Amino acid sequence: MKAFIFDLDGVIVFTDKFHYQAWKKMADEMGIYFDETINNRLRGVSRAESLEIILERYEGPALSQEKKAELMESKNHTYRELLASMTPADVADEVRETLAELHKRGYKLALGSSSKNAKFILEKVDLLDAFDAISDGTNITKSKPDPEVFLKAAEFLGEKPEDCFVVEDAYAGIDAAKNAGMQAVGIGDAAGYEKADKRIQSFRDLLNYV
Ligand code: B16
Ligand code: MG
Repeated sequence: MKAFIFDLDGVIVFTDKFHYQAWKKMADEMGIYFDETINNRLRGVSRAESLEIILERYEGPALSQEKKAELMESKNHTYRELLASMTPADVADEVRETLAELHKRGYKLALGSSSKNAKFILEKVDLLDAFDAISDGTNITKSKPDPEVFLKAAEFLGEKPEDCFVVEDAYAGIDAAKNAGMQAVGIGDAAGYEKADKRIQSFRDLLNYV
């Protein structure tokens, strides 16, 4: 293996609580029931698909595309206000040290995130320079489990898919990695997913595979 591609939310940082708070505000304003179990289904899923999942509980009149775009914009506005409070202390030392050690051992590192806010988040936590390439929600048209975000990451790194490890917390992300022809490492939620090639409990366990 020559490269590692990391998911962002749930692997490098934990912004799911901010996604939850921001979607919850929007759902409350719309009178839609929303809880943490539904929020769990939004892991790794794009903003537009997340909205559709939340709208499964919506009982009002049909919403136009414009209204949906407005709802997503409003959620993103709240989400970015919450992200603004992030600092480098929001990244575990273990994560920073493991990324540095992988680099030292000669591996290329990329980000492979569905988020359009990925660069903003990396900037806030001072990790922008830790990656050789960034593939995120701004350069894809199809979201996980489609392999596009990871194939783009491999292309940006100049590596073949079969030479890449993907580290993911979402089931949809593990499926995307396998669809890309890559090795999938499950952490967090995805540590319980049988389709992952390897399952790890802690970020530094990655060093056992290289
Ligand atoms: P945004 P990841 C994903 O990040 C989140 O897990 C998912 O909950 C979110 O809807 C998606 O990014 C899009 O985020 O609204 O910021 O574009 O896990 O792929 O790093
Ligand atoms: Mg994730």
